Amino acid sequence: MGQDLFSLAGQVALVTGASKGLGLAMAEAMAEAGAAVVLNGRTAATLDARVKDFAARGLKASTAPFDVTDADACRKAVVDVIARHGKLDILVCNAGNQHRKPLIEWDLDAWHNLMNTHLTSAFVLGQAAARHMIPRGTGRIIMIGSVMSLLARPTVHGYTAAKSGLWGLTRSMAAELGPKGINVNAIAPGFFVTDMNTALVENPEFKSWIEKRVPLGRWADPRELGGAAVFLASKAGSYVNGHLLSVDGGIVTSL
Ligand code: GCO
Repeated sequence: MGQDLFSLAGQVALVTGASKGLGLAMAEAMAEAGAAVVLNGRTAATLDARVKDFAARGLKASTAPFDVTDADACRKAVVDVIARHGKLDILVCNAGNQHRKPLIEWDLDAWHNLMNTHLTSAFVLGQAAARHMIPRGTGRIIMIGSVMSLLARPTVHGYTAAKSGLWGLTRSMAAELGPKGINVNAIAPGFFVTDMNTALVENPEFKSWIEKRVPLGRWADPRELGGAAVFLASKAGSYVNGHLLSVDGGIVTSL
């Protein structure tokens, strides 16, 4: 049993927002566990370069370039992955963006953009994946939430609302799809050193505030998220459903 528990050999996984940052790190970890990983992002050339890197390390990967805010493109991508690989076992809804402004400076376009990128895309892709997973009676769907699924801080209004919504969607999908053999869970990453957080990492005050605020005393490396994704996608996570797995150094459970 041992190693098999965390093996993803023979599994097909689609990861959105996988050209860099947390999405790329989770895709790498799942490929290392044996999965054939389909990398989504908006720029085909970037994804092609990632697939080359994966192949050079003996990892199985292919690309699915589309914009997650385009619902038709999302549905088509799921159909294409299934046509290419014969099935889809694991969906990781990770694509996201950020917008930081005092509340009164927010315009509605920015709000809709955050909602569409994080939340509506996960609904559309989750629904498309479920259409395929329900008749098979198996599947894993993983939503990437955030510390902001549970807590908040000023300026990140759209992000906090969307990430809280993703945790809600995780629960409703877990409740409905559990009886069909599909596990739906969320991961709540803490403060990771990624491109999206460059402005925060380069702000000495914010950077050291996080170092003091997080019980583990430091920011996280994207690779530290891989294990959680593998766990929720693998046999090891077979009875985990409707769960929000925090990978945040302890920030949400401490003051
Ligand atoms: C922010 C950051 C977030 C955090 C995340 C931690 O401005 O709050 O950009 O993306 O990294 O909320 O879970």
